[in-house]
Amino acid sequence: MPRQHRTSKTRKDGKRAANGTSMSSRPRVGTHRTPAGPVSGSPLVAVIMGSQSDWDTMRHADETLTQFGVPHECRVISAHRTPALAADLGSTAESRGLEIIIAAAGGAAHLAGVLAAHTTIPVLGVPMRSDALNGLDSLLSTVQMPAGIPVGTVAIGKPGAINAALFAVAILANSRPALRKKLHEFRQAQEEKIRAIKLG
Ligand code: RP5
Repeated sequence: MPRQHRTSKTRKDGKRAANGTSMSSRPRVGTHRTPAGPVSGSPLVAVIMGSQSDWDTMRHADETLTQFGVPHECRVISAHRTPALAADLGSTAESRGLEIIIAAAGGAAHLAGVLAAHTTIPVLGVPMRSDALNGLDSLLSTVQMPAGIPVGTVAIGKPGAINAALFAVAILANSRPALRKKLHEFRQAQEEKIRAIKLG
């Protein structure tokens, strides 16, 4: 079954990235470069988005997971344009070793709910900002799941993309002390940055 993968090295316009990779070349699943080197291993987190147009927002989730050294994959899968692929991703997530799915979609955004219907691993929904309703449609479609199939929904757009990744890191950190330490260091650095601000 063909897969659509993207990493921070691939570009929406299909032109070659600075490192020479082209969008048509298929990145290896779960292998991402960090300033400290490659992060490899089977993906623990799947970052799924309904359209290539979501990538400009969701690359922030990709970058955040890379920053924490979390093996992950990024794919375009649509609940309505590629429904079989969505069902396949959800129903094989657990057996593939995935522990969290981050699902981003805009408009009638049912991707997170559809993926959650096919798996019991945690699904975090990221509502995309939309042209027509500025993301309110995406937010309500993602957050208003009927009881029984949960989707943890974060903020609209870039803040949601970053927080979904941080939430995934926090979940993984429950059983990974090294990741917990990184999360504490991240919070500490964030706090110090704010404390150092001098106005005027
Ligand atoms: C959703 O429809 C996608 O998640 C995207 O946010 C929105 C618009 O998709 P495109 O028409 O840009 O492909 O399925």
